[in-house]
Amino acid sequence: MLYPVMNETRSLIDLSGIWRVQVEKQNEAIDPAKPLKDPFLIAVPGSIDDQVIDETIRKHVGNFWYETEMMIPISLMDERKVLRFASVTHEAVVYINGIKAAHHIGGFTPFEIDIDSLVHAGKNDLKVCVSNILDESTLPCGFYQEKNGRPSVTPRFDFYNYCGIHRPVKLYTTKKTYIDDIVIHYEYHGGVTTVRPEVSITGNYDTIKLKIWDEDNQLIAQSSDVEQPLVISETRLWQPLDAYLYRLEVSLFDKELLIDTYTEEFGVRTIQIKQNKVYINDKEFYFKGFGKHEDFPVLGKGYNGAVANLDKNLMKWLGANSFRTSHYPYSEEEMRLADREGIVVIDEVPGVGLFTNFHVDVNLNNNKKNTWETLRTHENHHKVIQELIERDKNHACVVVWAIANEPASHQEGARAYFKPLVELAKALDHQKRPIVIPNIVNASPELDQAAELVDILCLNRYYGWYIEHGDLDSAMIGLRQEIEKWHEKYPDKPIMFSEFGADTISGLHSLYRTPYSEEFQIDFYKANFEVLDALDYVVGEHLWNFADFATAANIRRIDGNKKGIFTRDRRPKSIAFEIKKRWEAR
Ligand code: GCB
Repeated sequence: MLYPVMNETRSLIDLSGIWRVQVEKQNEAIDPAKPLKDPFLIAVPGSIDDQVIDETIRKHVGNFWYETEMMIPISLMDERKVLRFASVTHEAVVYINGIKAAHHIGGFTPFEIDIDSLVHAGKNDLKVCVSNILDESTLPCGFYQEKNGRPSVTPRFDFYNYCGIHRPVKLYTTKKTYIDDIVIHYEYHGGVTTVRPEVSITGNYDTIKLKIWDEDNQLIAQSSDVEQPLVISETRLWQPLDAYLYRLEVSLFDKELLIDTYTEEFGVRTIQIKQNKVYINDKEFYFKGFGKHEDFPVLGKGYNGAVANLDKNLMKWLGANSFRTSHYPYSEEEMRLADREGIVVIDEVPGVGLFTNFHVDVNLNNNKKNTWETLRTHENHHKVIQELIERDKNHACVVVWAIANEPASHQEGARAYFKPLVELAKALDHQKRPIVIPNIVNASPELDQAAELVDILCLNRYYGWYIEHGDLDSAMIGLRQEIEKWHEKYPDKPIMFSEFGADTISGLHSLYRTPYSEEFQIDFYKANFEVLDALDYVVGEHLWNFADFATAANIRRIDGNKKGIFTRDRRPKSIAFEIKKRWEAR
């Protein structure tokens, strides 16, 4: 799916701003054909949760109805008009002038609607019914129940279940003939890149022109035949932290008249895994970075360009070269920033909560049933993989796909569940990028059924925190023993620490370096680094987490998860300066 742009042939209208929202109460269905009766105001994009003061709104589980006027200029009436939602969390039903126009399940990927038959020039009523319900069929996966006569969702994951229209809503136009999608296939050998764009077009046209431009705006290859490859003879590669982006311009003509044009940026790079090492452009690559969240005060999970830009600058300041979009796809704008800056991304679907008898909230730990016999997520899992690859396939920054986080891969049925998903991702991705499933400690080398399917063994390990809490000496013995077992079992697979960290209260100091203090966080990482530095098959370290983040309240989460290297408002904890020293030297 193409990112919406304005250019010579396409118009773009941003519908961000203040929308009206109303909670749908039980037994009081809202009529999409009538104006909302009792709305409050919410900024789009943004989560609803932290924009309101009213606890009943924050605690509401079910539908929120959004409403706004969509103004259509007369000048656009002859164009094809498309309404595009970059993300609505978690489920959206869209109504235009009272008529149902779309239904989308999944809170982190875009969807779009051809709206020509539904709109007129001038004011049009746009309503979106947004649901925050999660259950055992959705991703992320939640535990749904009726509690005290009301619906209730307990997330099976460790981040706040923010809801709303989280990313921009845009209306764009094309002519009736238009470029629907572009897949940039390329092969790189000894400095020469052969580009074979696969262009999907709807409608009729006479000629097509394909051009490749470099960063100095020099035209370096062109063709009028989609079958004929374009050649970049002296390729400048996209390198980690030294990005170089070419632009592929595709234009359709009716005789001499330009009917549609679209320019897609792309970088040329190779990825390989050979004998437990990862290579980008034939150079060994070591992942230095973070598991992150889209999370910020007031915004919740709402997209904000300044926050995304600051995060990227903070990562660069520390010397990081990569991050994982834990635990869902991030905004398209963040992916574009990562392309531009050469930041390597492990791109993750919202495949989280796939372990029914484990949770950070002990109240949820009593379900003893086998996860794979309980969950009904398979269909949605297919869909999230498909939608993520459709959206992000051309990004140079995407080097690995993560198709789940910490599933119950030690329980019977895990292999049967994941094998077809791994095959699906490989089949859909034209670059055949490596696939990972970050592993939970319960899925030990003896029990795990998924490791065999993945290309890099990503381990989320909290030795010294959840295991041997505070006793770093014993913890590190256990960690080393476990890693060595993994290596013994899978000697050819690279191993990466995809999560490790300790909750740390910013400003809490301790002479005794006790857990939760800034000193303990430093000791914790030093101890872990010592173990992983001694193992040459370890290909990376992603600290958990880049910043403190909001979670549901429970006895282990006082005002959220505090494992950040930065506070939630992005102030450095003492560990930040240690990490900077380490990563700048590596
Ligand atoms: C994990 C999860 C992550 C949690 C983290 C923690 O293993 O993947 O979502 O936030 O542990 O802090 O407990």
